[in-house]
Amino acid sequence: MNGIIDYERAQKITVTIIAKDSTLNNLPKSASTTFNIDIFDQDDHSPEIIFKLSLSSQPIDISKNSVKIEENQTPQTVLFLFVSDNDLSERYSDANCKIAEHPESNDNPNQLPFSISRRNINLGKTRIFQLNSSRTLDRESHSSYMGPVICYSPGSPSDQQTQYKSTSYRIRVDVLDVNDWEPKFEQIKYFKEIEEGNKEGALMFQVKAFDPDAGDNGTIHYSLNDDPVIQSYFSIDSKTGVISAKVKLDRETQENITFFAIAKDGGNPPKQAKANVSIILLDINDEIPQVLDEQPVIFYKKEGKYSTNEILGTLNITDKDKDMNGKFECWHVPNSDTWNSPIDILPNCSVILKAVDLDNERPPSLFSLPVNIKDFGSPSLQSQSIVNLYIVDVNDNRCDF
Ligand SMILES: [Ca+2]
Ligand SMILES: [Ca+2]
Ligand SMILES: [Ca+2]
Ligand SMILES: [Ca+2]
Repeated sequence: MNGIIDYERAQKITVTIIAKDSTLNNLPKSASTTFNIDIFDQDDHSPEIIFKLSLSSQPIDISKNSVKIEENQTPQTVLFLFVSDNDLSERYSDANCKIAEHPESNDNPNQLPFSISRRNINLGKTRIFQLNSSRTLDRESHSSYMGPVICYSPGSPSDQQTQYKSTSYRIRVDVLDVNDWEPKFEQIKYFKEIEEGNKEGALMFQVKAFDPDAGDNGTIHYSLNDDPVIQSYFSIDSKTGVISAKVKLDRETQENITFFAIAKDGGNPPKQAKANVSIILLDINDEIPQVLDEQPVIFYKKEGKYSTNEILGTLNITDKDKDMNGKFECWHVPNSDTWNSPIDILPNCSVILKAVDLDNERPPSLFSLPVNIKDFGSPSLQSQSIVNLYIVDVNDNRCDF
C-alpha cells in the first residue's frame, strides 16, 4: 500500500491487477482482473465548535470573551454551540456536548448552574447545542463561573467508553449585577456622647453602611435628613460618612440632638437606608454664675436694733451648667471695708445683718459689700457683684429749739 487511505476522500478504491508473461522473442501476453476495496470510516476528526450568543448573531471568540447573564433572571439560554465534525459517517460525526471537569477549575461540574441541551434542528451536518442556566443566579454569592464544555464524537452512548475525538473550551460566564440590595448601616441606631464647646468643623464620629452590589449599585453616598436645624449643626462627608460639627455645640441650648443619617446607593433607581443618630452633649463648665437681681442690689432696713444674722434676702443667681458646674457659692471680697460692714453674705448667697444697731444719723447710711460668686466646676468660673444696705431714716430725734 502506498499513501494514506482517507474515508473522507474516497469510500471505495477500485484496484486493477495486470499479469504479464516475460518471453524474450514474442510479444508478452497479459491478463487483468479488477476488484473493489471498501474503506471503513475511522473517528479521525475532532468536532469543531462555533459559539454564538443567539442563533442568528455573529460567532464570538469564546477564548477572549465571556458570556454575560444578569442575576435574578429565570433560567435561560446563554450561548449557542454550532458543532460540526468532518468525519463523513454518521457514526463518527454525530457529536455530543456536555459540561465536564476541567483541571484548572475548582467548580464541580455537577454543581455548576448550567446544562447543555441539543436542539432538534440540524443545519446539514451541523448540530446545534445550547448552554442554559439551570437556576436563578445571584451575583452577590457567585459572580463568575468557569464552565468547561467538551464536545466529542462519536456521540452515541454506546461509544462513550471507547476512545473518541473531542474538543473542549472553558467558557467564562459573568453574572451581571442588579441593584437588588439596599445599603445597610452597621448599626440601626447610633448613640454618641460628645462634649459641648467643640471647635467649628471638628470631626465628631463616623457612620458606616455596606452594600454588597457592584459598581454604582454598591457605591454609597451619605447625607443627613434635611432638617434646617440639623443641617446648620452638622455636615456629613458623602463618601466616608464622617460627621462634623459645623458650629460650636452648646449643651445649654440643646442637650439632646437626634437626626437621621441616610445611605443611598448609586443604582438606577437608587436604594437607601436610614440610621437614627442620637447625640447627647456632655457638659463643660462654660457658664459663669450670674446675678439676675436688678442692679444695683440694695436692701433697705430702717434704723434700729436687730438680732444678728437676720437674713435680709438671697441673691437670685443662675449658672446654666449641669451638676457641679452649675452649683456655686458666695463670699465677700475680703478687705478693710468689708470687715466693718454691717452686712455679710453666706456661702448660699443669703445676705445677713452682721451689726445689731443701725443708725442713720451716723454716716455713711449706705454700705456696700463686694461679693464673689464662684461655681464648683473644674476649673471654676466666677463673677463679682456688689450688695448694698441702705439704712432708712426713722424720725427718732426730737427737734431742738
Ligand atoms: Ca445596592
Ligand atoms: Ca446585586
Ligand atoms: Ca458654670
Ligand atoms: Ca455648659
